[in-house]
Amino acid sequence: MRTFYSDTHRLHHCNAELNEGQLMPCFEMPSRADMVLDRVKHTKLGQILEPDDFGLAPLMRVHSEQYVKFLEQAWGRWAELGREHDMLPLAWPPRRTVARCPEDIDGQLGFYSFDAGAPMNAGTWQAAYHGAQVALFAQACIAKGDKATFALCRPPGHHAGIDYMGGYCYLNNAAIAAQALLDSGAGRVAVLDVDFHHGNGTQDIFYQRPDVLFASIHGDPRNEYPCFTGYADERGEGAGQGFNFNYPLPPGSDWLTWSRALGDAMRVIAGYQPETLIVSLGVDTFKDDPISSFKLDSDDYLRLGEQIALLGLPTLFVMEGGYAVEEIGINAVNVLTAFDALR
Ligand code: 6XA
Ligand code: ZN
Repeated sequence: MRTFYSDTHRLHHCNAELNEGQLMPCFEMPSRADMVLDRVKHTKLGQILEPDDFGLAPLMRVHSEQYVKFLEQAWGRWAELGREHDMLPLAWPPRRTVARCPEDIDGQLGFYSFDAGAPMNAGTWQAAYHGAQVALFAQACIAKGDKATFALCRPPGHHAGIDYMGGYCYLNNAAIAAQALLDSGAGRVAVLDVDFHHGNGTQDIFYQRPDVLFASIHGDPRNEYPCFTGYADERGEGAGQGFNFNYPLPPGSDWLTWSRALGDAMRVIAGYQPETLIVSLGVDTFKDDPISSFKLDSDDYLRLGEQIALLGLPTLFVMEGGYAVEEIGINAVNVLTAFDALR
């Protein structure tokens, strides 16, 4: 399959994130994408292409215009105040507050985020923008007949909601691609999120809609980030009722436990009969991931690729998390090579 990639991701490199009460170097770092790209080359997965530029409009089909404009202008406003360090929010609206958007940059950072887990530097907007273009180009190739494509996006996207960032995510690459598929004529798209963390942003974007089915397998929110979403009883709302599926699993879950949830998610997706499948491909389910608690082995990612191939659907893989940097390339590309071998 073909891989879509932009070197622009390198412009996003922040200094620190909060982890277990300490400011630590960011786990979400440029070398993650380098390792995956190296593995794509090493395994001769297929051609590697730079994305075309589809502009801002497809981003605003899933994110609010105010939010996208905020992201675009945020660093300039920060730098005008003489600030040179990474941007981080410091306040959020408390419960029972009808939040009004403040005017100053600190207030707006809180207004447009759900945690302090998405630091921004001078190049974050550009990196996120081109990451979304990577997903859009991979999507366009699926719409034109590619059986499968790999969007090597960085930064990741699945925590970004309609009008907020968080958890290393700014623009929801998978959701932007899903909406673009619908806009180019698809009637039904399924998103399977296999990242260790619940894809709360993707869930938020499509929660009230029946045209995108969302299924996510992840660490139980009672124990794991993002802490407040991902319960099995979140099934969608209104017209979207019955089109959202969450599979929260306990810490320590291995392939046996994990693949049972996968089997169920696959039956749900097959029953929905989508025209295209989007896989939010995080490999932070790996046993040595530094911030996660599942126990998948590198070989398990081969099984995952085979299982996904059995659905027989045009499939867009979108890179999400994975922080065991030494193994991230092997694990992510194992899914793709095993998928290709069966298709
Ligand atoms: C909290 C952990 C953020 C996890 C981001 C991630 N600082 N999401 O991998 O899929
Ligand atoms: Zn994750």
